[in-house]
Amino acid sequence: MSRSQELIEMELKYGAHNYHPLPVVLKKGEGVYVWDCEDKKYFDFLSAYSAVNQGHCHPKIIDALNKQASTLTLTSRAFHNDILGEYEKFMTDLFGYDKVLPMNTGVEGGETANKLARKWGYLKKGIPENKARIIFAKGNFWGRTLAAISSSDDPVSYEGFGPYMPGYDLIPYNDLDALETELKDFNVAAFMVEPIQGEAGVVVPDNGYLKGVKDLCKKYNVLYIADEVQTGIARTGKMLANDYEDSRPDILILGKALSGGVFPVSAVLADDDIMMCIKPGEHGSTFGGNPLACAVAKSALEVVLDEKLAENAFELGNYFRDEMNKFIEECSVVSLVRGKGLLNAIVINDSPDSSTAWDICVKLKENGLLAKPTHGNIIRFAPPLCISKSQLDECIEIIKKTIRCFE
Ligand code: IF1
Repeated sequence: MSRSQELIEMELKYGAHNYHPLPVVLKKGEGVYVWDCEDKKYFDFLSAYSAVNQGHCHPKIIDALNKQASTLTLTSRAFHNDILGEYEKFMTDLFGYDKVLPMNTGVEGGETANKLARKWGYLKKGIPENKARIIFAKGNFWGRTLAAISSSDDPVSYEGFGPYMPGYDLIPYNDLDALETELKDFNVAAFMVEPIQGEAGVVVPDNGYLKGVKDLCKKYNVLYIADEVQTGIARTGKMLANDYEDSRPDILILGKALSGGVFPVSAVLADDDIMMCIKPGEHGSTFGGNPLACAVAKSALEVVLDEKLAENAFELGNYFRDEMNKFIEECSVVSLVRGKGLLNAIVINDSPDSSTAWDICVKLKENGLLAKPTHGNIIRFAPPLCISKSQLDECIEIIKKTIRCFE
């Protein structure tokens, strides 16, 4: 039995079965590459769901981690420390908000944004107590907590976990008329939406949708919460997906690549009229804003800026879609490619419950590229943003060669 098989069986025996991973066991990562236990090398085309935008084990981020880890890792927020203030200034200067509330996981960022919106709704908008509503888009995914799944329309996410959070309602994604209908209700505190829906299958809304969301929220005094946990940090070809339009969110949620995949770090940014609605003792977490997380996140963002990863994602993303569109013209297996920057997906020309997408990913693995289907017949392609054109050309050839086997 191979070491990989041995470890897979260990996970099956001793670990919860809350995932169904591709049959590959990784032991090393560097840049766009990962290696399995048998030393086979792969291109990573998932980037841990856009958490490793800077590339695996980026030396500058690891250096920052090691330096801080041997100095001071956690003080709790019961005391100040010499890292947090500098990090908060760096973040608010970079993203252009008055304040940042540091948390750890993306879903904690979402929970924080929802609490902020409700609090603002009561204190500033004057919504009657316990009547605040938050609107979400069908197809959304923002995590696994009871609040997050309460806003989901995917039975796999919510079935068997009720009762659900009250005050949450859903409208179709990319539909401004449906949004306006809901916002006419005075009790709506916020609309929370991904600029591109990642888990739904990299669903890109019409140009102008985000601007429309912003304008409607302003018109009806509702907060626009942008979940940029997956689309943020240069993934879509700009630092934020919202940078493509004049659609500055009232509350911005970041996570994943905020730390380069080295440490769980998330952040919620807002201006004072919103952020100051939460008073001391009303929100926080043991590890939120810890010195180690702040040092890692600051270095991870400096890498994005210094290495112009957004520009690279913009340029190579256009190139990738152009090349895939040319390929699709001659290939019946794939019906379309969509995305922005280096957040892309192909839709397989088969029923959503077919195993074709999975089978293609298994074959891609054999050919040296790791990707995973999202819903049913959609395969997400999201390499680290440090990928070079020659590496991308190699990957495009692997993808074409593999898909041709399913013609
Ligand atoms: C898993 C999916 C992606 C996210 C957006 C918030 C969060 C996520 C837009 C929460 C997290 C992760 C969760 C992870 C796999 C991955 C995922 F397949 F689950 F749906 F990316 F699409 N907002 N997405 O995408 O952030 O709390 O996880 O740090 O649950 O397996 P988190």
